[in-house]
Amino acid sequence: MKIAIVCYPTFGGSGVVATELGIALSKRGHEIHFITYKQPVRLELLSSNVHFHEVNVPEYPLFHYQPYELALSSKLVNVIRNHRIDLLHVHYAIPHAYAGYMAKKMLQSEGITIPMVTTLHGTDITLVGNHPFYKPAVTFSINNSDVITCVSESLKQDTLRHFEVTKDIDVVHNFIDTNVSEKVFTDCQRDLMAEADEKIITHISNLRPVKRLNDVVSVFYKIQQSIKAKLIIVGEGPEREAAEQLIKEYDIANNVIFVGQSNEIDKILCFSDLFLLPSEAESFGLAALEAMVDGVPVISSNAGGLPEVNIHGESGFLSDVGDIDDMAANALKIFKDEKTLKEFKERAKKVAKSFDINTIVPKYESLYQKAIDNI
Ligand code: GMT
Repeated sequence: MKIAIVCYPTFGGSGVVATELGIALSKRGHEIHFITYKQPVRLELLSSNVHFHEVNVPEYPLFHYQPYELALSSKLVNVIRNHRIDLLHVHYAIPHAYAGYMAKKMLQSEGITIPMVTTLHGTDITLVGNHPFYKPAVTFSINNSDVITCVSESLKQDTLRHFEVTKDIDVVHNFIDTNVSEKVFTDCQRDLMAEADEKIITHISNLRPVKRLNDVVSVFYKIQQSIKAKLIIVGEGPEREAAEQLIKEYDIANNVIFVGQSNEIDKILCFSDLFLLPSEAESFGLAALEAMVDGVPVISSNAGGLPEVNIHGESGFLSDVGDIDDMAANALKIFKDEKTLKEFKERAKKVAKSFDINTIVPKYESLYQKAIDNI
């Protein structure tokens, strides 16, 4: 198939999933066209069947807001027409599903029909799309998609609760390449980050309020009162400053390392002993899955889709949002002794395998076929 993929090209989970999906589909023989405003961060190599089309929005002083969705829908029309695309897959409802619908309609007037698959990722439903300013457009775009998918059962239920959806929703969980993670890191340079007798605890996110970064710091503060440990925080975002202030108040600055945004997540995870994700909301928690596949157990909240990914007592533990005492106590259960830690690490890897790319990507392929057949 020739598939056009629209996504956000940034470090966010939806962009990462869309990019990894496109790369996986290209390896399975499909021709993939990414359409977005910048080359996606995880898209390192373009090839004969992976293409990137940049959406440019010319600045014009009359516009207070530059019309990105207009530029995107025009770009979609051109790419779909010129490359004879069979199917459009948009990730994130706003504004991608909306622009996709407009492109479909414009193409229809030329006699071209193209099915559109919309994948909802979470914040487009729970945080942003639900806002009264956007809700009518989001509801319309969802209902006018040919196939709608959600990345977890929890997100499907949230979508049905918040929007009047008139179509079926398929749940297709996010995925991970478990083979790639078996890998390459024979030289896991743990000693760069911590002493041999210290445990390494990691948090990776966009440091937005929804991630509850202060809970990460507070849970770590409690853990390090019982065992020697370092906290590594990966990512950049608006909560960093408040977290730095709390770190100062706790007087633990020597044990906390901010590494900023990184393309070397696997390198960091390969020497991590525990992953913290105490989010307020999380449709899936791709970062937790990325940790688990590298054998890192997860202490998380039980928000949203996290219980579908982090299996309580197996790959880690779940606690209520904000229950930092329980999270710290659970972490110490995992660190009880080396045998327990090793068992959790092995089970985290095992649970991650149920989200293997080779199991999940064919689900998208059969939904694509269904969309094409039904158009
Ligand atoms: O977590 C974020 O704030 C980024 C956000 C995004 O839109 O990229 O992530 C969402 O999509 C990811 C990929 O499907 C999920 O793994 C995240 O759980 C989800 N984030 C939230 O629901 C808060």
